[in-house]
Amino acid sequence: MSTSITRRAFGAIVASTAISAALPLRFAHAAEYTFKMGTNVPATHPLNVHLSQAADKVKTETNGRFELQLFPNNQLGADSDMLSQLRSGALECFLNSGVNVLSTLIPAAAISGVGFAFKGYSEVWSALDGKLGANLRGQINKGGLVVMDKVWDNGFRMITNSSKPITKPNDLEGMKIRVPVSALWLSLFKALGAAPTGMNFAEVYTALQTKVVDGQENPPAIIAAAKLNEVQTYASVTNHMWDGWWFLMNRRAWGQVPPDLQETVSKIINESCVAQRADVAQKNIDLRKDLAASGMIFNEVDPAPFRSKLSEAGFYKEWRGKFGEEAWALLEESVGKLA
Ligand code: X2X
Repeated sequence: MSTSITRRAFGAIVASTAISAALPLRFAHAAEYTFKMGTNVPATHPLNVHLSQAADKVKTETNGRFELQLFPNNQLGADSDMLSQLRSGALECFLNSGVNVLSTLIPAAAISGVGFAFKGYSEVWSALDGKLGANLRGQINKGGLVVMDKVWDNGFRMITNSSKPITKPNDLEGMKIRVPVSALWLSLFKALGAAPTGMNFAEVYTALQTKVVDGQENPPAIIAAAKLNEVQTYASVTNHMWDGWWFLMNRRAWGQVPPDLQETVSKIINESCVAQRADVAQKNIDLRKDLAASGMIFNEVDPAPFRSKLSEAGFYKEWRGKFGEEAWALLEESVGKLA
């Protein structure tokens, strides 16, 4: 008898503990604002690692009122899909390069992708944390989207393929190369003599594997995270373009968030971005060694003949006309005269 009472009493204690433990947890998890974030690179890429840390911080510092949920690696669809979802409000946050599909909506955002414009990170951050960045964010706002102040680092891009090292512009002649879905990117590689195809990143691994294209161009952190070294042999360090992701938001969704919460969330996101930049710059150096160890053959490239080829093809003149004198002057303030 005493055993059965004890057992019943024990059961009651377990039940009440379970209820009291479960209730506050359940309510703590019911955020007032839940924003999904979509990205186009694998979860291991520093972009996602730092976004995920930002999400944890946001949850803690807003006492669970605001929740950021990360969907990396095109889980919600390719870039083109995520941009549509962002505009309709089905997706609240989307990380995209101004030179990538965002430029199909806001052509002015692509100016950071002008070929061989930035010679190093100091020029990149002086431009994009400075007047050029402010100008671009203004254009993105005019296009109907909210954008956070700091741009997340992707890095300086290099060309990979499986047939030969690229050392001079002629090596690109007729090469089928994947570029993002972007007029500037297509124009850049056409001017260099290649045969570029615009394609979302979601399709790149398969396109390389099945030889729909011969090559692609991205920094080491992406090549490693997406395992492109499994389907590419040569990596030619052209540094033809610096690239980064803007943290974009749906205007209606963000507008419903009270200003004090907006401030906390923005501050955490922008601080995480600064940490992400340091991490990416270091990884883009360190991962070269890992990729080389896995069999990729790297070669350094003198950018001068590539820049000359672009000048001769009228690339700079054409894009200066498209972006306009004001934006072009802001770019040149940080990088010097472009041919
Ligand atoms: O699509 C690409 O190549 C990527 C992942 O680098 C960009 O977002 C521009």
